[in-house]
Amino acid sequence: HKIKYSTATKPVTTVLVNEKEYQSDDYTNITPKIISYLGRNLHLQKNHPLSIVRQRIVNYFYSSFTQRGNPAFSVYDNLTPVVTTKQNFDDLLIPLDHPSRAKSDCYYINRGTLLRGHMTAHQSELLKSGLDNFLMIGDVYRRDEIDATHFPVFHQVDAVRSQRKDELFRDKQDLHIFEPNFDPNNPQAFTNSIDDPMKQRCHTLEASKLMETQLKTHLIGLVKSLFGEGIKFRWVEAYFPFTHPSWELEIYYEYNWLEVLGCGIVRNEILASAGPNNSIAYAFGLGLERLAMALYKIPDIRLMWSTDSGFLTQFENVDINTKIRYKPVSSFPQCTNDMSFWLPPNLTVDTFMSNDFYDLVRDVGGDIIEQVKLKDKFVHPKSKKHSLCYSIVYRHLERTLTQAEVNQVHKEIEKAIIANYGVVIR
Ligand code: FA5
Ligand code: MG
Repeated sequence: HKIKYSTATKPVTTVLVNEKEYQSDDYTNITPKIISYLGRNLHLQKNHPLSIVRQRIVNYFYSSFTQRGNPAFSVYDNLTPVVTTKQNFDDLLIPLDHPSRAKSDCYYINRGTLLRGHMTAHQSELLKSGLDNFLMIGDVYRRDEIDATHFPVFHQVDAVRSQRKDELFRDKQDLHIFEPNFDPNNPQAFTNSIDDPMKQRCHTLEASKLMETQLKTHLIGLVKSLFGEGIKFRWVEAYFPFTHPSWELEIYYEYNWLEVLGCGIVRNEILASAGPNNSIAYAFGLGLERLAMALYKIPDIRLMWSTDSGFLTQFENVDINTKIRYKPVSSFPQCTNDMSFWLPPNLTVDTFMSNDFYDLVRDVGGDIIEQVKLKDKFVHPKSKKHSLCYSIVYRHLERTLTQAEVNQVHKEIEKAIIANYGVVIR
């Protein structure tokens, strides 16, 4: 196999991740830079903002749901991020041609193995192990654009709550609001009608609606416990292959609607093959960075990875429910350099993969890369040669970069794209 890392000078045939060796293949696109984030576990790091938000969420679920005095939810926050395509996609009914499987969107170790793109990757196996109420918390990896709110690694809290039929209908006598034929003495959770926008084929409308009400009540409760009673929110219809119906929850924050989570009623195909019998479940997945950035007014997602005491000490030894407002240590200047290049004849402005380019820039430039923007696409009218221009914004979070230093890194990036794509710098 001839495999190229974006910045590697020699092809590699095996990839070492978490001390385990994997055979590489034509799907391998994980980079050394990305591998270096594994094991950082920011969500478990003491006094880290992501860890504080994690604890507040766990506390909410622990205290809201108890069984005989014990928390009803179990928490899994140390599952390995290396998963199979079966876990990340197949088990969740994600079709083979779904865009989320694309090489341009995921970090593949090889064709069958990748860094999880969402915490939902563990849902099926935990259901199979017999759990009915659980939280899965950890780092997830996605190839994406580069700016103040996107980083290739972020953290999610995912959950499943299932209810047996008898639990679901306990104390519920007024369900005819959903179903005119509802018989309170013989409530049914399952039926065989049609899949409609309101519910899955196998669920009765009353069961689905009861679960939806629980889901929405619990999640609004969570958001209120984090942001206060006054927080403005709205539900937006959504689609996920593994839930139906599905929604996204947005909160109104600093004059913007911010999507904080996706959720829905778990597809019965998943529950029936993996989970408890005769049950219905809801699931959700939320982003810890989004919540922490909003709660503490953290302006740049890269700060989460800071090891600087100016950042971390602001979250030290505080009661997790204290209102903290991040004070910028100081803001160091940005430095923007453009990079224009002619593409080789085998590439066009439309086939050149931006995400490959972003990874390469990040690999060479590291965390001083604040943003990469496509500035211009150009096809020469006579020679028909294709050219692209990107602006690369550099900023160090803890000191001022010199122009000479930036030029040096910029040159290194140019060298790497010449070596990898055979482009000609303009
Ligand atoms: C998912 O990842 C689904 N697995 C969520 C889910 C779970 C739905 C269970 C239904 C049932 P999505 O890609 O929308 O969905 O991401 C979920 C949340 O992660 C988002 O609402 C957001 O809060 C956060 N998130 C997504 N992409 C990013 C990103 N690039 N940076 C930071 N946070 C992100
Ligand atoms: Mg989403």
